[in-house]
Amino acid sequence: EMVKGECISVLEPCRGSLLPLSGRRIPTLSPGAASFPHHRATLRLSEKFILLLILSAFITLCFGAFFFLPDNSKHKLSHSAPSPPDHKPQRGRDLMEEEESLRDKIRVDHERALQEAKEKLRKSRDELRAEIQTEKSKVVEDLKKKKEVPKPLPPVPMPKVVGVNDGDPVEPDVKEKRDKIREMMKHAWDSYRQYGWGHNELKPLAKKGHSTNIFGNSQMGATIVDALDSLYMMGLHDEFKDGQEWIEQNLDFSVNAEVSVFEVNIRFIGGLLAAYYLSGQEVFKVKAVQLAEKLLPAFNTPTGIPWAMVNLKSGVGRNWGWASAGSSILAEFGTLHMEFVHLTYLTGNPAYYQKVMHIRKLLAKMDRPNGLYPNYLNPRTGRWGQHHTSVGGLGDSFYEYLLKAWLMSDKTDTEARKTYDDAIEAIERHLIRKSNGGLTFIGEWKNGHLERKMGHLTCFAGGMFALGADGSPDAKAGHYLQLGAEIAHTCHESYDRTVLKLGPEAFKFDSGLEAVAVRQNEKYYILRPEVIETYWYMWRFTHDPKYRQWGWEAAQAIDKYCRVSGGFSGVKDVYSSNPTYDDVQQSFFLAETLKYLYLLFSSDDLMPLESWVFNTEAHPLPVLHLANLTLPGSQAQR
Ligand code: DMJ
Repeated sequence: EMVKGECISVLEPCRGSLLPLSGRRIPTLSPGAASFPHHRATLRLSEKFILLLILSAFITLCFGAFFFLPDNSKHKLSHSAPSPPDHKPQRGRDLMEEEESLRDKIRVDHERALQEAKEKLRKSRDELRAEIQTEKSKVVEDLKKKKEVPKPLPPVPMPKVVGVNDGDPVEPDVKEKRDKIREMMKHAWDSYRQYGWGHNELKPLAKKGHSTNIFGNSQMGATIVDALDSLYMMGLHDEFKDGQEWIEQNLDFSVNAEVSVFEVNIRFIGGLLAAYYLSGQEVFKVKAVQLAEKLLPAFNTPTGIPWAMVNLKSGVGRNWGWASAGSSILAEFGTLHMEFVHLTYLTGNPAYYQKVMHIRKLLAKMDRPNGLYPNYLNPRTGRWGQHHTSVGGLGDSFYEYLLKAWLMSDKTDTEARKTYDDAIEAIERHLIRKSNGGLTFIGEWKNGHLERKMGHLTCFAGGMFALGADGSPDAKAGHYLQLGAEIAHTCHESYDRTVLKLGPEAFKFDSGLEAVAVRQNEKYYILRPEVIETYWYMWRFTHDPKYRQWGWEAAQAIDKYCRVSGGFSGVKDVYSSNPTYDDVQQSFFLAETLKYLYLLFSSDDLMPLESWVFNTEAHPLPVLHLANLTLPGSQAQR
């Protein structure tokens, strides 16, 4: 009788057999089998006979299997031996051989993996941890090596680079002022070097790094890149070298950061390209191109109007939450032209040029309310958002880049010039007015209504009108130069009517108030450049000494009220004699404000305007003589 759970079979492995790691089962004696001899005595003869029969059948089976089943090793040998002509065709045999060797390889790999796994299991936690760490660092190293190999760029002729080392003023008092500006630059740079190095910006009071959402959560050394060309022009070569070294070793764009396409373009790409043209150092060009490639996914929208922001790692783009109906911003997607044309020139890649020309073509086809360009355009539908028009924030540099596209093309891009002229005409008709006190101002157009308010940002337009005077239609050069002078005067008034002699963020021309801020949250000054920028252009075109005088007043006020031991800070209220600081040293203070001041106290042979065009962040790019060269992709566009 069988006891439940007992094992009597010698053919079938019993429960409880050992299962080795290889997966094959080795039959063992079960407790039942161990008790077999005890039962034997009680078996009858017939039963013994049956048992014997079974045993002999089993032995026969084993014998048969041994001799008649195909021998794998022989099989293998037969493949390597020459085959008779009537055998399978050679190709079939090759395939079988391949299959066989693949199987062998898989088996060897499996065995190796098994062996490694066994060894790993024997290791202690710490040993494993150390091993993981070593492997990780190896991967990082390999990645770095891969990144370091710069993509070869086609050799292109270097455009004429003139006037980068000149500018010494002859007058001693002017020279003294210029030296003072250089000293301010050094203080701003040294403070950032000491307390904020590698961060985007500096908190000069807290004496640590600072960043805002325009740079995502990155640490991309925005101040270094933005300041490079100013350092170069000012002859601060050790500082320039220091910045270059940081860029070579640390500037990396494979970061998971959602950045503003516009800001990265004007500060980083503009800054790197200018540093390249001034110094001739290839690294700047290579970095500019690497970064530009990361911006391209922002253009993957239904209309080709780019998103405001893009994640540098994933390439996913989106718009600012505050922008009207999911719109992109005119001053953002309209301020890419200069840098992108240079990128196509330097790389031979038509994509950059085509992207910006596509934007231009799309805008040209659209209806414009009263001939004005609204600040908002939806990149999904291609329709305008709210009908707000501004020459200040949200609109400003779109107009600037139309004019500068024409100048940068050696005045061959007449389409850009015409678009600029038409836009400026509509602006003059609808937005520019004279106050009761005789101040010319540029207001903001909101749904068919003129708001009599002007932003500090709008003050750049004085310089733009002066720069565009030459070449304007109907011989109106004098008119536009005059308009530039009037805007410069109004903006100077906005400075002069404060306690600190620094301009507020926005000022009104309403109910008896002229060129002064009314709301508390418009009284701040954050080291912005626009007013000084206009003084410089006006100085270059008129040489009226009042512009140097006004520039010097501003420089002194900045040094007096914004300078702290850890750098320069913005102030929260320019009407208060006891202002509080905002504790930010903006990167554009080094890129623009101090550069325009330095240029103002230099002679005109430093960066002559016939050869250089400054981008909206004051980064100079050389004029490209497009009459003598064809940009890749430009033919297809025409
Ligand atoms: C700069 O980043 C650029 O000039 C931009 O066009 C708008 N304004 C800031 C400085 O105020």
